Amino acid sequence: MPPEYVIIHQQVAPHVAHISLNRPKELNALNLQLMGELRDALKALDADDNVRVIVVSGNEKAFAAGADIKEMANKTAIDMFITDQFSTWDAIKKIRKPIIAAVSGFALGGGCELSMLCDMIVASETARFGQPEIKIGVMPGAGGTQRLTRAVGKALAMEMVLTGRFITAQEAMKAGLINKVVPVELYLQEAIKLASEIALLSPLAVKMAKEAVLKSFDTTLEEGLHFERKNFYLLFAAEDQKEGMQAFMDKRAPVFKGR
Ligand code: CO8
Repeated sequence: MPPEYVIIHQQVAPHVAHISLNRPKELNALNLQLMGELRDALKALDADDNVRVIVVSGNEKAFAAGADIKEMANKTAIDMFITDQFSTWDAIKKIRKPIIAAVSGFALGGGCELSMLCDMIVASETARFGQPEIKIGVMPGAGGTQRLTRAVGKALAMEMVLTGRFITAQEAMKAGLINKVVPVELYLQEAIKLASEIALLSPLAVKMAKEAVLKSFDTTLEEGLHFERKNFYLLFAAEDQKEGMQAFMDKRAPVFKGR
């Protein structure tokens, strides 16, 4: 059965796939079904040799307005424990190909957290990022207190998490949360352009570099440097390393195969 709440667009550019969240009436509120479908789509694209980079977007009005409040409202702590919804998030964290979030409109609560679970964020001028969970009597649960703090620092993260204030795309850009801000009519195009740039590079080097950057969040500098060095050495086992360096010396464009 095709997914109901995500649309998968294959090859929107060479080696680039695009997944759009598709629950527009609910501002792409992230219910369990949507998150499961997103995980399955990402896993399938991660396993597809024709795909090197994945763009995830919502629509112009909303990337995602958070977890589905109506679905959660009557749950007990035990329901939440049994449902184990964060195993889906853990699976998305394990995707090895770069994921670029193309964000327009609301990226709130779980929506902001989902954009931060991606590797880069391209935003439209209308994007608004926020962790408003505090206003409904809870707090972020999918990385909002951790990834946001690492991205923007304690002062702004504390303010956003404790007051629920939304920040604009410009403010998010200044704070280091996102990579680019562009006019709304260009945000998806710009995310695909960034993805295309990465898709031209060695997919092996890209995956190992992503892995090493993410490692820096989980480890000491010493261990991180050790991890980086191992991946760096490992890439010398790849044809792509020979091709990349030979092409430089031949003054031609490299052709990378991911081998
Ligand atoms: N959950 C369920 N439905 C939603 C959500 C949501 N998060 N956000 C919007 N909707 C629905 C509305 O109920 C409404 O539906 P209906 O027409 O049936 O009443 C429809 O979408 C349109 O929304 P509005 O009429 O409210 O649109 P406005 O433009 O007036 O307002 C806002 C837009 C400001 C975004 C407003 O909808 C809002 O405040 N939404 C809730 C934002 C929020 O609090 N998000 C955090 C949720 S909690 C969370 O994310 C916890 C994350 C931890 C785990 C993550 C797991 C996935």
